[in-house]
Amino acid sequence: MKKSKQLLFALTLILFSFHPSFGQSPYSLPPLPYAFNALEPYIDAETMQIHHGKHHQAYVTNLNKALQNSETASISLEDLLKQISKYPEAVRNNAGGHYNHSLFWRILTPGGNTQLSERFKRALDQQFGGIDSLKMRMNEAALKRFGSGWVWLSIGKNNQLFISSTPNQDNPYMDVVEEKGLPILGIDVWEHAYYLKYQNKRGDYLSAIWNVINWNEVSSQYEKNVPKGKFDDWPALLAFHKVMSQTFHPSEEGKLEPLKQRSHELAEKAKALQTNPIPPAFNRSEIIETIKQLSKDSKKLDQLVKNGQSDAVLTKALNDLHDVFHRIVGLCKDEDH
Ligand code: MN3
Repeated sequence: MKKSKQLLFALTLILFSFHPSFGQSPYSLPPLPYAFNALEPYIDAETMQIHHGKHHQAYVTNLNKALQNSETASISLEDLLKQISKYPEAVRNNAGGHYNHSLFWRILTPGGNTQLSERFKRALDQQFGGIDSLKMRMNEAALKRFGSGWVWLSIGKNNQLFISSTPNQDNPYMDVVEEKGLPILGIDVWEHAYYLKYQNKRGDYLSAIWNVINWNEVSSQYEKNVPKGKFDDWPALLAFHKVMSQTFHPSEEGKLEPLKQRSHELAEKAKALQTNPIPPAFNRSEIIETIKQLSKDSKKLDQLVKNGQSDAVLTKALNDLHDVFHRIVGLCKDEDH
């Protein structure tokens, strides 16, 4: 009996050793997606080689070492960062270093590119006044960062973008930082990122690095992580639509009674649309302007009904209002492009 128990134990050990995670380090260095010299003249080959092969490799090695004998092996790096306050300093620094650099290599590309999605471009225009002003503000934050750290563009609350800066290898994913979010662009401002070529001139490095930013990747991270707007998220628009369709469709068959009874309600719903908060996905100037128009025209139509205008006049005004409504719907649908 005792022997068979021993045998079972040995067998379990052998089987366990075939498990993919057995004896393996959970984290590994991702290959650089381009050659070491591919970012020249902006970032030199030697810097890239040391930065990737030595610094990043060291974060990975030390992270695996720090997590040895802990039960964290199966947790994703993102989940680890979200509860980093529970771990020792060594895990914080090395997990951050691994995550930050993995992102950094991806958001750089030889020669750079500028392919922004419509939605991402609009978000940058609205929230920062365009891409050039975003770069300027990130550079300012990078110059102000004392010692080593990072500057980030992240998706935060209500899917709004924000710029922030963190010391050491911290990042906006960590539960220890003040401004939390999902980073989609990160600039490494440790001296090891630029010292060989730019010495202590961080400003020169910062002006150069924008030539090799992979905006296509940044933009696709935005697209992947910011949900497109849906009408379901906009109750005031749904409420207006309901009354509009219940008055407009009968009018197409010459029946104006529903409009005559509900023109006041229609004007009220349009006013509510104007005064209630607009979901972030739709909160842009063309839509706001068109809602103003809708509210004004609804009020006018209600006045026409009260003044006892002819059916022909009311039908025309209702048709016009219906067109304005569909302009809003069309503008909202641009979101799907
Ligand atoms: Mn670095």
